[in-house]
Amino acid sequence: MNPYLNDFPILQEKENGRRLVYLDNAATTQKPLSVLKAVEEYYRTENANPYRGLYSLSVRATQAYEDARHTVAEWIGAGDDSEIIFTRNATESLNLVAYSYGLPFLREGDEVTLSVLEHHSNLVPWQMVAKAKGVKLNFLYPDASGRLTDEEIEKKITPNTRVVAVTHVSNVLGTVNPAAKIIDAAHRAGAVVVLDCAQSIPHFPLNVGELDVDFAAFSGHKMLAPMGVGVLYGKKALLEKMPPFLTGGEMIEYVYEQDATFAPLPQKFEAGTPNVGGAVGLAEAVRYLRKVGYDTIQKTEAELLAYALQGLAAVPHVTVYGDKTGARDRCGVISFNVDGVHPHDVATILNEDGVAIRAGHHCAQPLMRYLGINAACRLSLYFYNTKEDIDIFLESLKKVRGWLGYGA
Ligand code: C6P
Repeated sequence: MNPYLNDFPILQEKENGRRLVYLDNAATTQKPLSVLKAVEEYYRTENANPYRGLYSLSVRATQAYEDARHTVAEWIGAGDDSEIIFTRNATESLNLVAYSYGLPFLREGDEVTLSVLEHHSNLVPWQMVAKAKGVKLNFLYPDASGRLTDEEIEKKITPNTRVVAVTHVSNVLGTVNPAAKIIDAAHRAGAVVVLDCAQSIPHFPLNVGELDVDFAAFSGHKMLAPMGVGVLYGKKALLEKMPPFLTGGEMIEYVYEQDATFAPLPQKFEAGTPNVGGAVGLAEAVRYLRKVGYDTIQKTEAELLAYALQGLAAVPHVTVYGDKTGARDRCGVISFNVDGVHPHDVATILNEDGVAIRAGHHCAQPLMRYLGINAACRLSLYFYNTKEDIDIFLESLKKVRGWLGYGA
């Protein structure tokens, strides 16, 4: 019995009369009771618009929001709370960097190095910057096991590279990119690094200070927190020289008819009423993850990943993409296809058995093209999954081709 299962009310629910087998954790994770309670408690006892009110309730809401910021700052090793910008999600965090760093500071002829593994959220904003500023986009391509080699990194980060924006973990292949090597190569070239941590921070620790990364982005909802709150970490010296991204209330100092001055960090980047309840939930999620511990998370996921890869290898007509060994630099994400069956049909048939997986291009169309496919099925694990979940998934998968009239 997985000791964490009972902490997640939704995992006690039934789907199509079956126990819910939730294997779409890379899309979003489920929420433990402690997070649900923290959000409810905030709305029951502390809800008010922060910063604006002089009454006690508003002061308490401000305190709750700033406490959450401090919890996140400490957790990822930021030097100062003001280096933590709350956003809606990783997508908004990545857009913030592209529009407030890329647009003002990049010049024609500069280069931005990305990888072909990028989620569209860390690609399309840079395409917009490239078009507006005449910047060239370079791409790192993985080898057959989904890994970025040292040679590729050295070749694609050039003296003209001003920004390197890469994902820490691929949301399709699960491979962990060598962040330290990429950061070292980028800094030698005089470039800043944007690390998309949306798929890494739920599974292993991030220490922005030790890594010396310039920007890091992630979403709360992929690490047990509610949807609608995300984080951008940025080095203070960089954030201070960047113009605001969104403008309006909360982010100003003085406003005149023709001009405005801006609030200090982090408010300069947090226009409008913030998601205090979301931030409170995120801080509680951090406390929950701390209690479980990344060692437990990684050990559980590594066992489940090996078990799932082994099981999939024994199912006829299944192709798994990227690494098939469950190596250490690998998270619990497996993309695969079933011969002759569209991924949407696979996911729909599995749903009949209460199994939730994702099917499609996973917001990574360039990677799909690089792999020579249009779409794939994807299962993604978290520490509350069990071997029984994988057994149910495999049994269901074995039925798929039969359902569609194929023989063995
Ligand atoms: N990937 C998936 O199923 P948002 O939507 O802003 O919370 O996260 C965007 C994002 C950014 N980077 C990576 C590496 C991601 O995987 C994601 C979200 C989900 O794979 C939804 S498409």
